[in-house]
Amino acid sequence: MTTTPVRHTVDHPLARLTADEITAGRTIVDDAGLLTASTRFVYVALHAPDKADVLAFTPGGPVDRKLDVLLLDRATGVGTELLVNAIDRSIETSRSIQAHAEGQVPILDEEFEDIESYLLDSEPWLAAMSSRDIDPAKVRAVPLSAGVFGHEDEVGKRLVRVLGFYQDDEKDLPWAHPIDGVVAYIDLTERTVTKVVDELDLPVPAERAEWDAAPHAVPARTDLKPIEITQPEGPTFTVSGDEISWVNWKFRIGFDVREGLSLHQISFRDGNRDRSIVHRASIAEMVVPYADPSPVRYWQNYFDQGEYLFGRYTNSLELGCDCLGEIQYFDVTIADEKGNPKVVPNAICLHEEDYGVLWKHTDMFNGMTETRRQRRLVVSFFLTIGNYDYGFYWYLYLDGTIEFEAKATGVVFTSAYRGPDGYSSEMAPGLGAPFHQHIFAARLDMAVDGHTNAVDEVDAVRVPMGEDNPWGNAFTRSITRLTSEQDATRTADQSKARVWAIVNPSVQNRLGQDVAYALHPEGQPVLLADPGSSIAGRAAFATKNLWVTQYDPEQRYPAGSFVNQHPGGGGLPEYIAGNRSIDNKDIVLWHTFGLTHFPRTEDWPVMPTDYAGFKLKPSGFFDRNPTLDIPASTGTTDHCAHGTVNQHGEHNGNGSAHS
Ligand SMILES: [Cu+2]
Repeated sequence: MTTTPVRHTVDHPLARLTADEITAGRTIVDDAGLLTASTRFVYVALHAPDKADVLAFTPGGPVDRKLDVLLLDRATGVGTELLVNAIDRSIETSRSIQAHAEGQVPILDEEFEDIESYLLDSEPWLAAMSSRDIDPAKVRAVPLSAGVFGHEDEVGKRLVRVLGFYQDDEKDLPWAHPIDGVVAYIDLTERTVTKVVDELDLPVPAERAEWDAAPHAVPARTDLKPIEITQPEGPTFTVSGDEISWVNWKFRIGFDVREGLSLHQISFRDGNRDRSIVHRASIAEMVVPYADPSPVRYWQNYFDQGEYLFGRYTNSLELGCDCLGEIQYFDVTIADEKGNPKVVPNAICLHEEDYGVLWKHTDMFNGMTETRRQRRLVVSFFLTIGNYDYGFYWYLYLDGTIEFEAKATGVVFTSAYRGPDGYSSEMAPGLGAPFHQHIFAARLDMAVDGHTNAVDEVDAVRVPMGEDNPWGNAFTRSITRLTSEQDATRTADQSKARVWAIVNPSVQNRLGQDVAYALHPEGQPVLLADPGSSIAGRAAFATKNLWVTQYDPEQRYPAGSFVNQHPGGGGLPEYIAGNRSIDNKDIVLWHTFGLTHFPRTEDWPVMPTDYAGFKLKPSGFFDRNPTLDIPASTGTTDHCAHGTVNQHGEHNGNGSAHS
């Protein structure tokens, strides 16, 4: 079942942009004389309101509305950055982006669409296809961000690099047939192929990859019985505009094409207080670096946010497929490349899930026996970018845990298979899937019981045998305050059960301990590329699991504002250059996590979902287990009853006590 869509209005400084506001933004830009026939809107988003204004806002109060806008003049390749005031209908700031130093604005869909025609106009490309006996009309172009590798002839040019995939007929999946050994470089402004690197003659794998056709297809099994999730009294959450309340939780959702979904002002009701935990949480960058060093593929690294604005590719979700149960969908409204509003229906999914046992005990002495069930609120969206599909899932649990989980599925990127000494797995005869990583960076503007916080690194440590530890059994934990930005570039260490506790030194629990939430990393590898590589400079954020900065509203993106063809060093390395104090300040945590993917045969022809994420768990934040008020589940049998057991384990419980 699904409830009616929520109509969202501008009732809060953080309310998501409406279609009317996007239209107004376009009109303001047009009236200012900034639109020509070749101007395209790369990015239109709500300009983050001042934090002080957000915190001071009271319902019904005035809201300031500004739009961040990026334009690209396709005729010249010049990008323009604008701040548009939607209330007084003015352009507050406007400047041209210096692409050679700052990087290029992200790549448009429109720029991708014309690529195949450029290939068909390129003699060297046609020659490369001819030498392989490939009909060039059957080659699908996969244009990919170019990166920066110090090639003199590329400085200041707006480029992509293109790999070709053969598609025999409309149903054929081109990913099965990489035309490896050759790559075309494209100048998007000149609209031409500038270079073809044709280095290796590698056979094009022949076996097809549609999962519903030979040789992969199998009959659908008929023995799976339905699982139906019903909530006869409806969901527990309530939605008002972009604000969501569920049990003790309250937060707002935001969405833009760069970061996708964001969560704002996350708080947990404790007694009669709404206690703040996170001011703003988002996934602020991701990068997919590939390990293939060959002359035609060494450059493959995609920043799906900063280079591609992946939120444009958000899926419309289908009930019963993507989310199960009592669902609240939210449409999202984005701007198309002409600056007009475009609605993605059912883009964000909100629902509750049962999550097994929350806590349980059967006492051997007093006979108490209890089981209480955990549940979580899920807010999520999915997008498709090229061969991959990514899900972004935020979970809030009854016990105060916040979890983020990225889901990666779809089709792995392919190459020719070059043998066991290469940098790929063999997926099908002659077909390789290069090793790669999917690395994400969360930006967590923390607000643990207020806006001045500090970070402690907490490690498990072994205590040497000695006078105070004569039997050698002792172990303890070491707690190290990370006091400045450059002290706080840290790597996870699962061998030490390392966590980072975000502490409020001004607020104590009933035992006098500073209240805290702890970031629990998964501890998977950081960027595996050599520290001297181009990607290590451009994705410096990915070389550490933790960065902490003093809050600055201009510091939003781990790899910098303009990532496409940025030469490197942007984002976090710049943000921490001043080495500000982070001890008892308004701080932002940046957490890098992800997957290191050595593709398996089981990932072909379509990959079962893989996962990466992190948790934020209360650690001394509550005075005791905050879920003692969760009632025993309503059950129709004694299974879910609570009460006591006698010493023979027989149930004496009071079945009427559950409600
Ligand atoms: Cu992968």
